[in-house]
Amino acid sequence: MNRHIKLWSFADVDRSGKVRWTANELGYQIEEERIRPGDHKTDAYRQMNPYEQIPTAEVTGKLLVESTAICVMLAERHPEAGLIPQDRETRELFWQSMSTSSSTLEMPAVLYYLSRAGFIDEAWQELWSDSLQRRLKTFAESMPAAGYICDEFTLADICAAYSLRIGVQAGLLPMEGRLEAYLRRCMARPAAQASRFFDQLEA
Ligand SMILES: N[C@@H](CCC(=O)N[C@@H](CS)C(=O)NCC(=O)O)C(=O)O
Repeated sequence: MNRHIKLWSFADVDRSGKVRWTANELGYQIEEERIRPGDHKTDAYRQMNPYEQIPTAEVTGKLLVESTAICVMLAERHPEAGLIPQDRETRELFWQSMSTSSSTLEMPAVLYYLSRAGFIDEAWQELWSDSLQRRLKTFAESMPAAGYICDEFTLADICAAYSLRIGVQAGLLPMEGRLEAYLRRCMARPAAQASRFFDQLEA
């Protein structure tokens, strides 16, 4: 199968990073289309992504939206890569982790981070700081002492690493101990490096 993906993104660090890393794990050739913030609200972009959000992807002529869903769709096309575990017990842990990182943590973490950096209203920080910090800490403490969330590396690690990285960058999580060791295992992966997923964390 021809492994080619076209990816519309603002930058390395936005949610396109999850798709870029997944595509690199699967050996895809990535054609990147960078757009300027604001251009995601044009008619031309809205025709591809009616939600006016980054990322959008095109794979085998099909337009895909929603970063986590795009990652799942890619992983499902290549079950032999094991990015989605097969056995039921491991899948339960996998989907719980995917849901925690992509639903419970990701949006508030991004809003908190953008608010702290002065891009959006500072009220977001106050609204989220207590519950978000506690939930991020709980999630970070559940990271494995060795290996990955489902023992073997899966998509759950890519989605977890996205919310955890933002938590560290936003000053909500200290980069130390078990969390640091886990993130460094993720950072050592060639596909993560090719995706520049952690570059800002190292800067
Ligand atoms: N749930 C969506 C969220 C996408 C999202 O919020 N993307 C941001 C960039 S990371 C964006 O497009 N922001 C501009 C806007 O919402 O106007 C996904 O995962 O794809």
